[in-house]
Amino acid sequence: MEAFAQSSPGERVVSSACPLDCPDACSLEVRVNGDRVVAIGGSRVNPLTEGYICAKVRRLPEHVHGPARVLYPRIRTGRKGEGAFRRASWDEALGLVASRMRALFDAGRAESILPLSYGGSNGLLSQDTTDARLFRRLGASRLARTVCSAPTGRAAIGLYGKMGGVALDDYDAASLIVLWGVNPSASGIHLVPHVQAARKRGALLIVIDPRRTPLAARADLHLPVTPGTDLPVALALLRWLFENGRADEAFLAAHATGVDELRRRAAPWTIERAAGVAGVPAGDLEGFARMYADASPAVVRCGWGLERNRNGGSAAAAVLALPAVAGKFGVRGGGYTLSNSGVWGLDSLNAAAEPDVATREINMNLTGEALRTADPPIRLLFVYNANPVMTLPAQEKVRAGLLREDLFTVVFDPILTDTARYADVVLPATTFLERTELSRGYGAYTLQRTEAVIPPVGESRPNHEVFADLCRRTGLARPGDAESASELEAAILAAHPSGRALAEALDAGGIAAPPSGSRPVQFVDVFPRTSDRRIHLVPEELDRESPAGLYGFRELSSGALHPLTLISPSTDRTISSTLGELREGPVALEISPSDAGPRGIEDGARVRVYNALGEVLCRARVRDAIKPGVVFLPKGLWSHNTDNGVTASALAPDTLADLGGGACFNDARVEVERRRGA
Ligand SMILES: Nc1nc2c(c(=O)[nH]1)N[C@H]1C(S)=C(S)[C@@H](COP(=O)(O)OP(=O)(O)OC[C@H]3O[C@@H](n4cnc5c(=O)[nH]c(N)nc54)[C@H](O)[C@@H]3O)O[C@H]1N2
Ligand SMILES: Nc1nc2c(c(=O)[nH]1)N[C@H]1C(S)=C(S)[C@@H](COP(=O)(O)OP(=O)(O)OC[C@H]3O[C@@H](n4cnc5c(=O)[nH]c(N)nc54)[C@H](O)[C@@H]3O)O[C@H]1N2
Ligand SMILES: [Mo]
Repeated sequence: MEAFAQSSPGERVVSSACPLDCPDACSLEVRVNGDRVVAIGGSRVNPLTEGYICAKVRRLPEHVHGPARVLYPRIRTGRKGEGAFRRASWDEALGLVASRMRALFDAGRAESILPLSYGGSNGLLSQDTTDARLFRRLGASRLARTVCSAPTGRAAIGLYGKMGGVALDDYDAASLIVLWGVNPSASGIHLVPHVQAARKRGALLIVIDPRRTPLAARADLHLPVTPGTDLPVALALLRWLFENGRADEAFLAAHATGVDELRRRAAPWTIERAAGVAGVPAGDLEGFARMYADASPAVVRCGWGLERNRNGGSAAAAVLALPAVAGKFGVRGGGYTLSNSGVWGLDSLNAAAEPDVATREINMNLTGEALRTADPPIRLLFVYNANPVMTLPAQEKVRAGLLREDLFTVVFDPILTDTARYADVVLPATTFLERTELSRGYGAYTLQRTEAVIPPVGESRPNHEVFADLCRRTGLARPGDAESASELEAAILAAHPSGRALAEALDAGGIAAPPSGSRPVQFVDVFPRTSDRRIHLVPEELDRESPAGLYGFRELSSGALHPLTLISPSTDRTISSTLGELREGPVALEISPSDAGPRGIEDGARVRVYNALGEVLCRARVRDAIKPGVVFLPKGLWSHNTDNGVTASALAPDTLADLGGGACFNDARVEVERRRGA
């Protein structure tokens, strides 16, 4: 905001909001000169933003106007994956894509079309609108969007029906804050001042993370658990609460089902046994139990780091059961937060307007495998809001699939990503600064409507326009289809029970809160959205789905060949892979001195990180902030960030988590060796 005090002649300041994949949904002030974005800062429209934003999004002008921007449609000229293209008109490019789609449709083989999208734009107008209409009318294969938050999401639905969580602004009121598998210093920075405010007032802080994150370094207790062992840790806490008379039996009797079954399933997990499995001191774990039982208001910020392994869904369920068993609800600053997106019920326009069709479903975590073996084969892959070569597990399989000569790949993105290099047709998308958007936070309780602050850069077009155009070109458009941004917004709001009130708030100030308010107290203002409004501690559907039964711990493999666990959490440099074109230079593998020493690896050494799936060539950064036995490469790297163009996703297995078909990025086993010549 400082920078905006003096703006030069010809410049104007316009408001916007960030729809990128982050809980905070910042409100923005954008400084514009002519058709160019000059600078971006935070505003106070969304109170959580408090006038500041992350260092990444401050670089958005370089992203919007940078050399990696796709300015016009392109058609491949060279070999697959080479990244050689010629310029094409929209008419030619869309004509080609539509004719391929129509041919498969006419031949009754539309299931060989696979749309692949994820969170690149979390904007409500840019996913599940005209895109869903096109692919449903075609009868394309459906994508299970599982790469993130599938296990935690299943747990949250099963136990609480996705009840709204403690507002991030309300963490000030807590006297104990537990950060579980979450690193807000990178992945949602606006929680940090609220944690600090609570601490100033004397609140305790507990962090459960294999890395000593910035907040872990300042915590009263840091439990550096082995990745994938949060389930036994949480079960031991539950057992301790039950065994020591610290369970809130009255609350449970009134509000929960499955209490006895949960007690039974937690029973084998003594503090000592769980501490042994997780590799933390038993005394610390017992200290955690006591601190949690004694404190009120106590809040658990459950993140996504704990879900990305074979036990991730059950782990999240056990963590979410803690505030119920310990009776932490009913006070401001008490309870839990996971994702707050579920409270809106706004997600999918076409769930109302365009019925889903029962075509085959492909789990996006198995994209590489599906490109190789799906029957009928995938012939047309349409990638948008996603960068699968860099963000999906089993990267080498994904790459091999994309090299198939009989696959026609479309990549629709503002930026020439690593994935776009494999495309047959590249289509230029607008960024959110070049279109109308409706952005909903999954941490902040806000819905914000924003208008374009500059015209589309180059020939780029918004998602909803391109998919509507493809609907017409394939002959699948129907009279009355909502197509423009305002028609789509109206349809989304009309499908919502409080749509009128939301629309009025958006008209008045560009921002709306959900009907339950933006600072709900759990079990005062919001209640479980399960069928009977109770907490289901052992929901049957999750029990059936989980291979070892809900809360059943699956042992972690520790092979002699690949003894280290590789994790790849988010960092403050990119948002998933977005903005990665701006992250220059090589990125290092973090390794602890006790793992580096015996391998002859010193700080800065060139290393090879490998397993049966592939290898990453990079430098080492030796740090004691990481638990021995665990190594760390950032999520969202691009090929230019390592010596061989391969990233952590190549070493991540395409095995699935216990719930939701989730990804297992942090269930990777690797070995690291020093490269000769370094
Ligand atoms: N190794 C490893 N990999 C991971 C993870 C991990 O822990 N470890 N975590 C995973 C997680 S949590 C997630 S959420 C996924 C994210 O995976 P993705 O969704 O694939 O990645 P993003 O970088 O969020 O977005 C991809 C693209 O969307 C584009 N985009 C942005 N706005 C628009 C738009 O309006 N229109 C169009 N057409 N495109 C747009 C961006 O330019 C970007 O290239 O990555 C996963 N990948
Ligand atoms: N700057 C930035 N912000 C982002 C994103 C980004 O990429 N960059 N991504 C956005 C997205 S898509 C998401 S899903 C969220 C994710 O945000 P977070 O919930 O913070 O998730 P991660 O960054 O995957 O991991 C968080 C922490 O979990 C730890 N961890 C890894 N494995 C385990 C485990 O088994 N148990 C426990 N207890 N901890 C573990 C990691 O060391 C890490 O410090 O952030 C969003 N915000
Ligand atoms: Mo994510």
